[in-house]
Amino acid sequence: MRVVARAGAPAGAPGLQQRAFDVASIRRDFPILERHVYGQPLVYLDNAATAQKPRAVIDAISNFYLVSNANIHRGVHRLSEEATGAYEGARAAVRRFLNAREAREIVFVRGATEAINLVAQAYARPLLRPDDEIVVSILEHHSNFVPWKMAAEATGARLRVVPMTDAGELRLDEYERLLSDRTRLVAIGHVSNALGTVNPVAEIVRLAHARGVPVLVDGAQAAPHMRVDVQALDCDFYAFSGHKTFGPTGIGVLYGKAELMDPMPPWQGGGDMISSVTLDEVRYAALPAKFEAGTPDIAGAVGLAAAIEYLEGIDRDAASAHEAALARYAEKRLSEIAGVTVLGRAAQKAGIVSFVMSAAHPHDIGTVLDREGVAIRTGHHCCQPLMHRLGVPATARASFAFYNTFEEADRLAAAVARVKEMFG
Ligand code: C6P
Repeated sequence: MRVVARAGAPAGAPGLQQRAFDVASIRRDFPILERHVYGQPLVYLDNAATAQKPRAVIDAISNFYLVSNANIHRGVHRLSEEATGAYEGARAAVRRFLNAREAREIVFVRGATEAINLVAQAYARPLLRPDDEIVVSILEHHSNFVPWKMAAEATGARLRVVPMTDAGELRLDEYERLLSDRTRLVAIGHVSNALGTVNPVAEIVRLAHARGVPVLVDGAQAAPHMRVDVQALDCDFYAFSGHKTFGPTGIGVLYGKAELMDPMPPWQGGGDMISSVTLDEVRYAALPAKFEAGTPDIAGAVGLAAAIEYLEGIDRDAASAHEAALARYAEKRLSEIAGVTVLGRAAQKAGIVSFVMSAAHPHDIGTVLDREGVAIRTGHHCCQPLMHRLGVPATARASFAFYNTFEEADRLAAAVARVKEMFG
């Protein structure tokens, strides 16, 4: 097994011991990886779309429904207290996971998309005036582009777009040039879902803060795969999704500095987000309840907490190194196949490999690979401006998680070689 194995340092969660990073034993925690597809052992390389769930997550969700299911913050009965404890415990786990200063800086939302929309609606819209500017980058997922476009169109503000090099690295010189007295916010992805580029977000934040501009980081592809410390990054907002972080769908997180979120108005009204309501006046609850109107995804939060505890139990640096090593190995194997071009050659890359073939359209590649038991994503990956910049309509994308193996990367390469045979 070509894997970096080393004893883990003590985990962040109190009382949790990390185990040495061992892919074979980690795979046993993910029941779905034993599946066969079209008679072949499943090779799941679509982790950037959604990651598989360890048994601990599945058990935590079913246990919640089996034993403690109740609504939160409302009942005085025992089950409601247990459910409230589990939900607020999940918030504490996320605070630890991101190293946020306070639990009230953690807002539960549906996913990264909703987190970014919350900031666009409740922070940006009230602030933006005609000719103000929001800086985004050409690498952004539509979730970190469209909400800003909508906010700009509603207010007369403009988007400014940081370009990239042909290797897929952001042009920091251009970024600095784009920052101006008109800039109200910078919104940048931590890791590109389409190319895998790891952006220098700490530097991006530093440059923005030098001009007094706050920064939102879209961490949808980073939080699952690297250690994130929002205080060290000093970002103002950080968004991620539970389902890409080995947790369930329907739950995600917005981290925001309390000093920015305290003055923000709520963006949705309803139960649990008020302190008092009369016919004449509504007073809002304090953070984080102000941004969590209605019954939240309680079981989702419980599942996310279980995913975080699972991640705290493995050596995350070894896991990140393993994912990156798998992706670089896959790139090398794919590049050896005539007619395959790997897109995105940034020096800092996560476990994502995007490629095109002269012989076949990405959708054909995906279909052939599926029949070989290899699950990848094909298409524009919700990054159409980036596809235009690359001059392609779509790519084939293999995205790795720490439970993937070098043998699976070999199966990917063999399946792509088969595409080459079939399509000439
Ligand atoms: N990218 C992909 O296959 P949601 O859908 O809210 O969980 O995450 C949105 C999102 C935001 N930012 C980035 C960088 C992302 O990669 C994603 C989701 C998936 O690449 C599905 S389109």
